[in-house]
Amino acid sequence: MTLLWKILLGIFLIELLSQSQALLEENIEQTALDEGTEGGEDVEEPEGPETDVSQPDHRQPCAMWMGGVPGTPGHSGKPGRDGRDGRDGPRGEKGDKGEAGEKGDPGQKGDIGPAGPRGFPGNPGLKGTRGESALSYHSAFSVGLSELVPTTNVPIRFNKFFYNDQHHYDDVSGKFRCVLPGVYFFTYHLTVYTKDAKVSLYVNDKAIMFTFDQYQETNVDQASGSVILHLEAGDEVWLQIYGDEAFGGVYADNTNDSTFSGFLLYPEIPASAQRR
Ligand SMILES: *[C@@H]1O[C@H](CO)[C@@H](O)[C@H](O)[C@H]1NC(C)=O
Ligand SMILES: [Ca+2]
Repeated sequence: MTLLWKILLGIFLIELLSQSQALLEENIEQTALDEGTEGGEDVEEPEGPETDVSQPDHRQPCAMWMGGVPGTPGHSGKPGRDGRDGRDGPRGEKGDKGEAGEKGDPGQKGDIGPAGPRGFPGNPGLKGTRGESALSYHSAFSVGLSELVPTTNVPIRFNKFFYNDQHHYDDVSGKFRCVLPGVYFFTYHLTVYTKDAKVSLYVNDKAIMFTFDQYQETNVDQASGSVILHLEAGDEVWLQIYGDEAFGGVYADNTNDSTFSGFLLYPEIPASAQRR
């Protein structure tokens, strides 16, 4: 029962609501219409000014009444004076390029310009060949005995070479031969064994210096000497036993040397070479 009542009441309410809705919509429409009439009042555009209706010319018909036969044309008048010069016209267009002219004569030579900046350094050159002059002022030798060479009345022929690059010591003759004039230093250190040793230093077949060692039994003795000499080119220097075989105690073996050395101290450089 209660449910049926509720449904009926609901239907009634919906009906009432839809009616009020329709009323409201009608009201709104009316309001919109009123407003539209107020804002959209059309004003008629006034038409432009009226076009002029041409007035008839009253003089023309009068002139037409007086017109006679046209007269003969008059003589031609004198020509008028020349008129004034007209104004310059506008600038014309650029003309076509003309042909090249003949080549002119060469101009005079100009002055010498200022010196340019210094250039970069060049690459280093190749190493030169060994100079001859440097080689020619070398003279040295150092020789010894590789084994005992018994010699009397002849130069001691040293046969062990420590240095003899210039070959100024001749191992065949046993003599030093001077090639470069100058001041030389000579020295010798001799081992003495089995007998006394008497040694002379010769310059050009003349004994100029003597060294004597008395041999002691069962000992190994030494004899030595040195000298500075001025030599000319071609001079010869050597060591030689002075006396007979009894004084030939110069000795050498693997572990006991007898040596002879010499070298150029001060070369006499020729004036022609000095000027170089
Ligand atoms: C040479 O010297 C060595 C020592 O270095 C010695 O033993 C030898 O006996 C020497 N030679 C002679 C012949 O005495
Ligand atoms: Ca001695």
